[in-house]
Amino acid sequence: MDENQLRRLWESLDQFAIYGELETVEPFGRGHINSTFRSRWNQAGTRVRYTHQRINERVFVRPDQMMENISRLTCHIAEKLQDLPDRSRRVLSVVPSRDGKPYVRDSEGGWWRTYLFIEGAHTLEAAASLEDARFLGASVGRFQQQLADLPPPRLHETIPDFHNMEKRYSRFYEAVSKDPCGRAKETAAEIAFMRENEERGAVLIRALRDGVIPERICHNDAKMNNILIEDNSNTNDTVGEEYPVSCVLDLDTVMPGTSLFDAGDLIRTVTNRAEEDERDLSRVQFDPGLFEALIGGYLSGAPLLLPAETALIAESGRNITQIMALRFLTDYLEGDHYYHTARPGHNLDRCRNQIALIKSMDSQWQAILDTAASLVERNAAMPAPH
Ligand code: ADP
Ligand code: GN1
Ligand code: MG
Repeated sequence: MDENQLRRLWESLDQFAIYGELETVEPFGRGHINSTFRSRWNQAGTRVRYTHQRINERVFVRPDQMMENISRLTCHIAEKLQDLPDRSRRVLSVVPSRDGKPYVRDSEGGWWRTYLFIEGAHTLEAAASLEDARFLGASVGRFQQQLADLPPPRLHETIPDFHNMEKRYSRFYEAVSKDPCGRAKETAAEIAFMRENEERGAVLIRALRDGVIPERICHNDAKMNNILIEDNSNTNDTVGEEYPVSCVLDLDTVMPGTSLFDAGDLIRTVTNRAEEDERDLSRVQFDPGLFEALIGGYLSGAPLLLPAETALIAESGRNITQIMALRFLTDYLEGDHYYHTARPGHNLDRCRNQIALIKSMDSQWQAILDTAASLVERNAAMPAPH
């Protein structure tokens, strides 16, 4: 698979507006959807690297619209950062094709895009400290704030109904009843958990649809490892002009949604020190200290949220964890066609992990609500940098 993709990338690279001599290309990254590669070029003696991604067309059926979104939003953020000399480290830079498009097509019709590689930065798979958690929250909050005034037109919905729990449930029930791989029996406990939580899971999507919470541009995949952090940054200082450098990656699903989709994905990934596919479920624990730091950071960077939104912050973490558990289970039942998997049962492991996280949240639910409420109160009392 990778060999074939690599060959197609090699053959297409000269279509990108990149100057210099190509030295190396290698597979890179560990996302669940696209395939990522990194190349190194010699530009008159200076080594420069780029990332290249093959867009997964089964998931993103209109890559042209997706890249139009990404070009618009990265330019918008870059304009806001124009006085900062290191702005190309704080927002992704799309490298166009030689004919000015934000993508190229390979010999078999595949879609590829290129970004400048941001050197000297890393992503986290598990939050190590309270400072990390606060910093990650502030980075995503700021990202929402930077996009709050993106001029019209409305961004394309790159995946319609992406976080629509009701539609996700319809597909899940179809998978359960068709059971094409005969996996429903062994997942009876997980299926039962999903059934029990169906009603509560619809809370966010109903609030959005009914206009109880506003539509906002959000990332929609704001998990921890989509935030690049400068290696030597001091994550203690999260506000003000000189905030440490971070860059929000994986912009494919940036589109209209609710701020709570991102708050929820942050809570899902940052408050739990175990990775998403950890099989030792005793390690999957909601950490209230990380939650407090994360949401404190998020609120300090985010646009001013309405009371109806802040009232649902705690719920958003449970909700996005639930939708991931549901999606992993559905993919397992359907035969593992959507997410990249590295071992048999990988999607089921991920589903069980997410359910364990929900149970851990539930065991501390009142404390989570109290913490969220006091953070919201504290943030409202602060002279905001909004
Ligand atoms: P996926 O859709 O596969 O998750 P991402 O866009 O998140 O792809 O990229 C995968 C990984 O590659 C990231 O977690 C990050 O470590 C690295 N990465 C991606 N783009 C860049 C970049 N422009 N500069 C540096 N590292 C990058
Ligand atoms: C996928 O591409 P990646 O790995 O960042 C998925 C997200 C899930 C995530 C779970 C387009 O994100 O929705 O939250 O896996 N992206 C898409 O880790 O489905
Ligand atoms: Mg990613």
